[in-house]
Amino acid sequence: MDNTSDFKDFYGSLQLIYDSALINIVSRLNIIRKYKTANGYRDPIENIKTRLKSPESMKKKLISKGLEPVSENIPGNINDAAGARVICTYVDDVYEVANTLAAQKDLNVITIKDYIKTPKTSGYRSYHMIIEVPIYIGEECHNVRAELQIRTLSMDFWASLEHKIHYKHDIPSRAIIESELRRCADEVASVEMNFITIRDMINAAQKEDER
Ligand code: 0O2
Repeated sequence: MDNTSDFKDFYGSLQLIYDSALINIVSRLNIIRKYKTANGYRDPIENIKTRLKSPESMKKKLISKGLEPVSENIPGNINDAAGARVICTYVDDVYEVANTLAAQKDLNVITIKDYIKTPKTSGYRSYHMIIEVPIYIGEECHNVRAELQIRTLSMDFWASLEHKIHYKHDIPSRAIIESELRRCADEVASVEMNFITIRDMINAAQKEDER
């Protein structure tokens, strides 16, 4: 397990830069939420979690890319040292949040992987963005990259469950578990579309009542 001093020892001055990038990104997301609720709309975000990739996991990633496992090799080679997971209520909220962020002029979208439109073979669904934000530390401006994973509550629940089998080796029932997870992923996707239909029906009924 990594502790605070392991992070400091490994990341050095990069820790402040990545932590600041995450503060910046969370602030942008919170402004989106405030703007929505201030205008009488529903908050599309349930919660936001951030993390700096653990030194252990970062070292493995650097080695897998043929790089020496030192923090100097992170900028320019690894985009997910800083990561934020944004949990939305409905699938269409995921796209609304992603598009609102992408429209911000001082935020650069580097890549998008839409695993909602095209799920992974495991059944994994989520919307991934690598973004770059300008961060001033003292007088110096750093363009810092971070990974955003935007997904619904149900997608997040599925991913947490599926993540548990990544670290388990020699499970005799692996094939059955994987196939059950794929089936659940399909069912969740279908139920989530029904949620949107029901939500829209409720909204329409409410509007009718208010007339
Ligand atoms: P951790 O510990 O969660 O950070 P890249 O990062 O670009 O080198 P890749 O696989 O091309 O690698 O990136 P991608 O597809 O955007 O996925 C990155 C992250 O998405 C993973 O981070 C996981 O958090 C999550 N993810 C991707 N596929 C799956 C999946 O099948 N199941 C689950 N539960 N999560 C997934 P890390 O770095 O692997 O791990």
